[in-house]
Amino acid sequence: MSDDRRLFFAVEVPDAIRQEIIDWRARHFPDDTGRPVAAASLHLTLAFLGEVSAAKSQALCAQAARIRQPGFSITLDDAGHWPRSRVVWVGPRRAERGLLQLASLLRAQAARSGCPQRSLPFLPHITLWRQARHDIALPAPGFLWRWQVDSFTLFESQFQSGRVRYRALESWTLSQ
Ligand code: 2AM
Repeated sequence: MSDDRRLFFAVEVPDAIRQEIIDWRARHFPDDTGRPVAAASLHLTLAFLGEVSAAKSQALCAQAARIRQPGFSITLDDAGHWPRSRVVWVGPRRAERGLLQLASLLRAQAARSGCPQRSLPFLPHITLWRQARHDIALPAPGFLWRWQVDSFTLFESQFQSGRVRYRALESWTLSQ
């Protein structure tokens, strides 16, 4: 049996902001918009690794542990709808350099370790709806949520009882 696991690096969203996002979603979108992402699953992906063997994930963790960079803040002040991937998201209008730097480092490490990365530019976002209807009316953002990021986390994506769950495996602190 394969020991491969579906993994990704992400930034966790603080509980209070998670709740505000969920409240905003409930106020502005009807229930039939699509498949809502559970509050506990909200995250901002830095690098998607795909199906990874235990040996490769150990190597990726060792590289992640060597990253030295200060923390940064994330400001969520934008919302969007990507009809092709059928995703509705919130995200930063302008990402801080630290966020872009961390994602680009993790994506480069992943690519060097044999996890192919999409050639698309990194567009930081937090998915709120999947399989979204094509005709949704996107509300004006009208929010500004900001927090200081001082760590990043490796998650496993598991499919259990018909649902996708994300399990935090290991976190690393950002510091010089
Ligand atoms: P999404 O929210 O835009 O769909 C776990 O699946 C996380 O990894 C999700 O945040 C998802 O982004 C992202 N993800 C899934 N498949 C991906 C891929 N092939 N390339 C980049 N990110 C991916």
